[in-house]
Amino acid sequence: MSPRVVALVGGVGGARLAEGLAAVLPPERLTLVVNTGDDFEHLGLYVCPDLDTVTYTLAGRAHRGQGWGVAGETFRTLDVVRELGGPGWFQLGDQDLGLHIVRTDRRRRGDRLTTITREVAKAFGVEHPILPMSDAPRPTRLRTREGEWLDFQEYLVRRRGTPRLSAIESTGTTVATPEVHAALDAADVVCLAPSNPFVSIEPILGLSGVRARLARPVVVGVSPIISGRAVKGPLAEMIEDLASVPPSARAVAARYEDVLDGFLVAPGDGYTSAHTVREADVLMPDAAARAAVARELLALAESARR
Ligand code: FO1
Repeated sequence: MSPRVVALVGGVGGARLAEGLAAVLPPERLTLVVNTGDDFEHLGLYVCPDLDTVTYTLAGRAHRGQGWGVAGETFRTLDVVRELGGPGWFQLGDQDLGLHIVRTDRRRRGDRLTTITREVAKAFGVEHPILPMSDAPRPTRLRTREGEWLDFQEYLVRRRGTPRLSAIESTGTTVATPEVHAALDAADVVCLAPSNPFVSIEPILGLSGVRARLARPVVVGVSPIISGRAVKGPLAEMIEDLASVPPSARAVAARYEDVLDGFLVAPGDGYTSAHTVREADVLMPDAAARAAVARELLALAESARR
């Protein structure tokens, strides 16, 4: 019998691991808990990039090369927004907009993000449960070295992740949903995706009751750093700026040291530690590689079981 697994996910690395785990575990054995720290309002619409990336990926609709958005997307609405002098820096595609419109409307009517996410996934044919970490917003903000506070998408997309940073904080709710608590209470294994620890995983771990619930299950993670470089995004610079250490798999594991039982790292990235470290190809460019990493991670959880 396979274990009951909860994966904490965010960003492109999170969606890749989610796809791998969903390929090797049935829906009743896997729950995906997704970061909502990237969510924001844009053009009056409520956009949830990490939830949508996971949903599109499991639905087979994701733009694979890009890592976010929908395959075969068009941007005719965005063209008009730009023509009218509106904010065109965040690329909302025509199909993607349909989801944001429905979600925004339903939230205004009082529906929970958990309910909306479940029904969107069902409509798109996704069977594995996808849970937002929170129903209420928990936006991440970052302070530049010049002392300016930026909203997350402003930093990552508009400023292309280039400002060097001096601080990060999560604002808004601290409440995880009852569904997240219940999934963690039932879990045998909790997987930390190869996501950015600062902006994807730690916002989840920081919600009330989450870290405490990781004391019982086996907790294993995958490194988002390979040979000192981030697989995607400005993570290497964030480790330097916010943790004041050189970027490495070990530097990421150090963020989770209080909960971690095992960490999967790229060949040559191994290190000596109290938790079990295993080397494997963790890049996950395609479906076969994603399933292979999921299998490695579950085997690591089995061997790291206390
Ligand atoms: N990332 C970009 O770099 N540029 C974009 O224009 C952009 C648009 C976008 C639209 C919808 C969506 O769900 C995600 C989008 N992303 C875009 C990705 C996203 O902002 C980040 O990758 C995640 O927040 C990181 O976890």
